[in-house]
Amino acid sequence: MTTLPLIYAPDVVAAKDAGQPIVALESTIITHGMPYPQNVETARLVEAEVRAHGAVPATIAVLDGNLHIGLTEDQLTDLAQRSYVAKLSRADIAACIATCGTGATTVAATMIAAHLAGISVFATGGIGGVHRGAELSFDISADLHELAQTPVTVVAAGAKAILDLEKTYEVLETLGVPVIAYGQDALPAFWSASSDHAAPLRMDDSSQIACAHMMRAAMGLRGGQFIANPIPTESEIPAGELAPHIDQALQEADAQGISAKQVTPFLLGRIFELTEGRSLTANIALVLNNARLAAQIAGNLSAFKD
Ligand code: PSU
Ligand code: MN
Repeated sequence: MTTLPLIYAPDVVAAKDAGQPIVALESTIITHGMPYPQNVETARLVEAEVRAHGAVPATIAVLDGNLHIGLTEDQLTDLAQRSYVAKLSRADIAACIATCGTGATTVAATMIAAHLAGISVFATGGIGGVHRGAELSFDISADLHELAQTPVTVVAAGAKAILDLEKTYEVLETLGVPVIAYGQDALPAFWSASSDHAAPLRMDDSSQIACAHMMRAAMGLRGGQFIANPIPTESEIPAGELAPHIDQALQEADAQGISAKQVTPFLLGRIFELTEGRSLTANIALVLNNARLAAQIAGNLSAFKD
């Protein structure tokens, strides 16, 4: 086997043929970001939210060596229940396919797959970024470099608040990635609607975001856009309330020597326990909110292309 085994879900093929808007969704949030059964329930709700706003969802994953663009109900349920699934980024997605493995795609790998499939808009919870203490650990998510090179507009609720937000946004600036806050001046901080960081760019209208995506393409600029969409305030956990839990989870990760790909899943899991589930409720609300905005942007993009 030397050709890429790309498998489209039937409704994604139909949407592509008809030029309908499509929104890519990642699978690492399902396998490594949320516990079962809330993970599969959320994945279904997110797909429904995309549909309710006029676009077709395409959840992306590698299953038994095939790169799937859109999963069936059974595939989604099976993936969500598995106890061990690889977490795939740019470095390992091709190796997983070549060895007939199964893996969930992170933001970086989902962007790569979405672009291959001709999908321009992708919704998730929060992107990876520069971890606190990165000056020693060098732990910087491959998501940032992917945003710099793959032309997909990614809608997220900011970088996850477990990260060093200041350094994350510095790196994005260096890499030439547009960071656009939706509807407010401050950058959101994942579980919290706001942060102390001013957003470099602000847009209040999804069609401007779609237009900016097209302008980058027209100018031959590489890379995507990062849309920082704040969690609805009724669902947020204020940053001050969350800070001690984040600090405790970080200390535990350090004490237990958690490193590399395990860091983010460990921290999300501990914060879920320390907030007695509130972080998960907020995470679900913010992903749904991102799915809505992404569907609108995808709709605007399709309308421009008509
Ligand atoms: N958004 C969420 N939960 C998650 C993620 C995003 O709400 O678990 C995942 C994404 O797949 C992202 C990854 O790419 O976390 C970041 O992992 P790392 O820090 O190891 O690059
Ligand atoms: Mn990392």
